[in-house]
Amino acid sequence: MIDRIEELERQATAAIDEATTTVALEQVRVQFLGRKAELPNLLRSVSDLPPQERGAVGKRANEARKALEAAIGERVAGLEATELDARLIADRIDVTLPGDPPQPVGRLHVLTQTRREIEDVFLGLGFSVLEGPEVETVHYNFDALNHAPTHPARGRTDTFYTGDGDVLRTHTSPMQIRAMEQYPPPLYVIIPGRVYRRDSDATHTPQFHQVEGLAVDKDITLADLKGTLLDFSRAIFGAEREVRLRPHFFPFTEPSVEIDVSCFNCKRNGEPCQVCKGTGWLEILGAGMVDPNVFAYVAEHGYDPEEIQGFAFGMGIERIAALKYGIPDIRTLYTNDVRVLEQFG
Ligand code: 2U9
Repeated sequence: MIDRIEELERQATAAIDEATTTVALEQVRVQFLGRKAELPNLLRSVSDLPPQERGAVGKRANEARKALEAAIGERVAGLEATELDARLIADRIDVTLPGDPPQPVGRLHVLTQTRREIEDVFLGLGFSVLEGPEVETVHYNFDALNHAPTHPARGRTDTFYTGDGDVLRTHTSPMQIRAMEQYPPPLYVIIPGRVYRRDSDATHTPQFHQVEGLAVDKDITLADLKGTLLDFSRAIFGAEREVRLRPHFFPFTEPSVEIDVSCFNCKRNGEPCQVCKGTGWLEILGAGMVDPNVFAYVAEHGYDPEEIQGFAFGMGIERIAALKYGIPDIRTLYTNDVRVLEQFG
């Protein structure tokens, strides 16, 4: 009987050593230690043996069962670790692979791209970028910018007033007054941001975006203004561009000019140019030398109009984007139709 137990133990030990998977090992366990297997049956029938044999056979069979259980347990742990390693290697996911199906990559809104392009040009010229509040006082939005009390822009038909008598700023110019109050000259700043006017058609929306610039220093002239805006025009519309200045009127600048850039589309294909309507010029912005009356409002902050001069300019980001990308109706920039948005960038 003992011999048989030892033979079973040998067989089982060999089978355990040979098993290479946890599944195979489970089969070995059932074969040698399962309910119908020989060794457990032998253990169960020990009581049928002659009393003098029971002790030795029972002890040996129990030892064999325990040894086999321990060997199987050990081998299972080893195989599980090996199988886990193999699975981890086989199932490794490369999270840098594109999604399935690959999703189109988004892009910045064309107005954001255009604003950043404009900012980059002026940062390169030594200007700083500032931002300011969209709800403004009448003082900063109109009075300090030399708008007469009767100026039409102050009317409720042109401008949005809040219940408190403040305004949704009609330009970013108020922030330039705030900048002069805060920083002494020399000052070179541009101020991008949202502005609001009662206006709505294909080339005007009640809310739009401006970038205004202000340069204040000793001995600033209109030539500095022209050189700066020529550089800007070439960076945005192409290295071949020229600019021309036409006289105009703005309350905050004297003299004031409108600036045209030479058309970047003309003579591309010999047909009459649709972009400039055959004039060869595109109006891109307004500008001028800061009116001494405006400096008078900030004279106590070091802006003595007898000592310093400045130029200022303002442009609509929508207009620059519409010209550059040929967008016929700027309202489409706000309706979030992806067919429009994905055309740019
Ligand atoms: C200060 C002094 C002067 C800002 C200027 C313009 C000319 C101008 C328009 C262009 C198209 C507004 O977006 S638009 O409708 N702007 O023509 N803006 S000079 O002049 C300033 C600003 C601040 C203290």
